[in-house]
Amino acid sequence: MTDGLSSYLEERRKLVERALARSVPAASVRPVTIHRAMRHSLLAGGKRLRPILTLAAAEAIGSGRARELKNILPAACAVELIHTYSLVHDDLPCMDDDDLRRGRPTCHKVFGEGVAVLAGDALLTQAFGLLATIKAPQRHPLSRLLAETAETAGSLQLIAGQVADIEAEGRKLSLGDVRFIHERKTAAMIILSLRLGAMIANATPSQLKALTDFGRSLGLAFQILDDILDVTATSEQLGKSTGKDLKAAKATYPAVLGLEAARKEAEKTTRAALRALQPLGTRGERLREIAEYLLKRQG
Ligand code: GRG
Repeated sequence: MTDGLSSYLEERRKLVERALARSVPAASVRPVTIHRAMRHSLLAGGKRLRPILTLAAAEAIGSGRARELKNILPAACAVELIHTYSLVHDDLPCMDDDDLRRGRPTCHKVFGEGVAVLAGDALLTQAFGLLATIKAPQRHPLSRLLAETAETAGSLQLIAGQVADIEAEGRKLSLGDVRFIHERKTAAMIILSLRLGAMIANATPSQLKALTDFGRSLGLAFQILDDILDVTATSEQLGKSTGKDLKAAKATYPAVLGLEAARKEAEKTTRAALRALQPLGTRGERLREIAEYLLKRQG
């Protein structure tokens, strides 16, 4: 990673961490259990990829000044809250049944299943509360941002992906089936992250299309890499359990294609993401760097 990208990611991550800490009630607010549970999962130091993409997309469109970023931050936090809710619920015994997430015991392990379900619900709900505070431009009104967010988190995208994933367990799938799941479970939230930042920054329709195409390929490449790392990385590197996909006969690229072909597919999909950025010209430079970095990630 270049020094420029490394300090950019670090600065943006800190900005996001501070905003996230303010985005949900303090741990001392009654009933303290729910707020402690929300903060346990939210402030556990994930990569913050989605909120950083929201900021980077806005910057690519031209909203890079501190005052402008302040108006983007609620959207950046909203996508992280939705993402964290999905992880909390995904880790529950009735879903993926995981003990470790972001290097910590999962929410239900610490607070019990009932509170973990409610912590996920509260994170999702608060995401919409944050979005409601945004000053949106005329071209992309707040109602549009809210509707897109609802659709992405709902039964057509994120939940669709999760349901298809559950139903696919143990069944023989085609590459098209796996892609269907990955596009909904992972790429949809990455597309939303980019689009919210770009829309608040008043992107033109062609800029928005470029970022949407970029997000679709980047999201797919990110999930293929996630599938590969589940086989090749350690749980210390990832901060979550590994090797589970294989055991649970999950729908993954390595399971359908084998590791080497899956790696090639991730490279090919990253190249498609980079091509999608071309209409943005030099403004797309930071996003290009992020996409190249993600392809090489080890954790
Ligand atoms: C429960 C509604 C519902 C949806 C669950 C997100 C999800 C769908 C399941 C989580 C498990 C999984 C492998 C999801 C695919 C998306 C993904 C790679 C999540 C992990 O994202 P990272 O690596 O995690 O960005 P951090 O912790 O860094 O934020």
